[in-house]
Amino acid sequence: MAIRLYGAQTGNSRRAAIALEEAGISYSVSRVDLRAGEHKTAAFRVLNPRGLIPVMVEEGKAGTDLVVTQSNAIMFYAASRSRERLTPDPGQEAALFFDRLFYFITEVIAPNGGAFALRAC
Ligand SMILES: N[C@@H](CCC(=O)N[C@@H](CS)C(=O)NCC(=O)O)C(=O)O
Repeated sequence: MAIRLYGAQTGNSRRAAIALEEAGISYSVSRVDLRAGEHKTAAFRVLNPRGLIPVMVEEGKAGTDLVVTQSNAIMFYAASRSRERLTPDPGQEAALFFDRLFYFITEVIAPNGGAFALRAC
């Protein structure tokens, strides 16, 4: 089924795109112009009521599109669809995998983004 990724040049969009690429999944991109506020339009909020990117839409059978609005959920969906083994099986290896993943998600990425925002002031 066709996959479309709505995003822009942001970290969350990039990681979703990188995961799809790494998984070897074919997808198309719709660039969302954040400066123009495209992500806050009523049309976009049909996809994500929070008005945030990225959003991944996988076309399904009539009216059953899969809409995923969290970059990390897109990453795991991509990994689950990959022929390659991108995530470990449950067990100690997975515990370490998630330990590092959540360290970056919760403790590194946000302060890092905040630093860039401050630098832009
Ligand atoms: N938890 C979400 C966060 C999404 C998010 O914060 N997206 C930002 C760009 S990276 C956004 O859309 N910002 C626009 C705004 O806040 O108006 C994810 O991981 O995908």
